[in-house]
Amino acid sequence: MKRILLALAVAGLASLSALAVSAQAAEMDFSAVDTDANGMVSLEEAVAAGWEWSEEQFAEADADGDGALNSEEFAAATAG
Ligand SMILES: [Ca+2]
Ligand SMILES: [Ca+2]
Repeated sequence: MKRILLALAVAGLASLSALAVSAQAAEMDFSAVDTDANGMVSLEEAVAAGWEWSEEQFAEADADGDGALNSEEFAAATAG
């Protein structure tokens, strides 16, 4: 019984933090985050815009691995 409750608590926390990240990201608009308007969002720009992303999270969103998010990667990262 305790074990089930613990599993539920852990699952609840995980979904809460996922919701927090997507709610935070949903408020972001690509052109607003891309402060130097070079068409790419760097980790620095993302952090400046209030994203609490680690380098690992950013690297995961950076699908083509060029070190910045283009609009497609940004949309994928901020979708749901
Ligand atoms: Ca930029
Ligand atoms: Ca990229």
